[in-house]
Amino acid sequence: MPRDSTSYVLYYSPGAASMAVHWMLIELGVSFESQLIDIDAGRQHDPAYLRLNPAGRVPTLMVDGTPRHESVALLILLAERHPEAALAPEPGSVDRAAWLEMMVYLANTILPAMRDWFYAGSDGDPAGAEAVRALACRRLDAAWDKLDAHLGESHDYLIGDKLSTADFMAVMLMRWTRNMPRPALGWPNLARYIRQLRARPSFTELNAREGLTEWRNEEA
Ligand SMILES: N[C@@H](CCC(=O)N[C@@H](CS)C(=O)NCC(=O)O)C(=O)O
Repeated sequence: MPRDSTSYVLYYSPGAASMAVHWMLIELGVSFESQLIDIDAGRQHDPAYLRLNPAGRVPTLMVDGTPRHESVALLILLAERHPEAALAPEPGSVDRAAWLEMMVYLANTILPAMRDWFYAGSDGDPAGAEAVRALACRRLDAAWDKLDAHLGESHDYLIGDKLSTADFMAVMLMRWTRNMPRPALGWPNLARYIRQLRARPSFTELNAREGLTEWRNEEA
């Protein structure tokens, strides 16, 4: 039986790391509340929000009244709580190891490089920000090379030729490259993959709910 999904409240900022979780909640078709935390306006530092997320970051997902954090962990948790949606390979299945490997790669290789690219000047010494950003770019280019080769010309999804949590995370991260020196759309297999994932009605709904107009198939 599906769980009582009204126990979810997503704290999000448009286009931020909350986007993958928001997308998955929509794709799952569960009901949930959403609360805007505008990070451009600094709302992540409001005392009320810091009580839910002391790091002052989005996303936070309230699950049965408890604040939970970390986008990749939240995707895994949602897959576990909604097995009927089959958005993660079952434990012991052929694709499980590849899925775990991909989720960890997205979380501990691509996401930190993205953080360095966007926050080098505020997380670290602004005087060294340019070098940090250059390294982040090199790391991200290598990651896109890897994922482009992984998809090849014939795979539409990252794992097991079916939609999984890895795709919500990967497409969100690829979206963040749109104004970078080498946007992910410049890799041929990534471009095909992105266009195919962006065509999902849930992605259109996600953009509408977050008020986002950039980086949609209609404008490509
Ligand atoms: N590892 C965290 C990263 C969260 C994160 O860095 N979120 C950014 C937005 S993409 C944020 O909240 N930035 C606001 C700030 O750092 O002040 C996750 O995956 O949830």
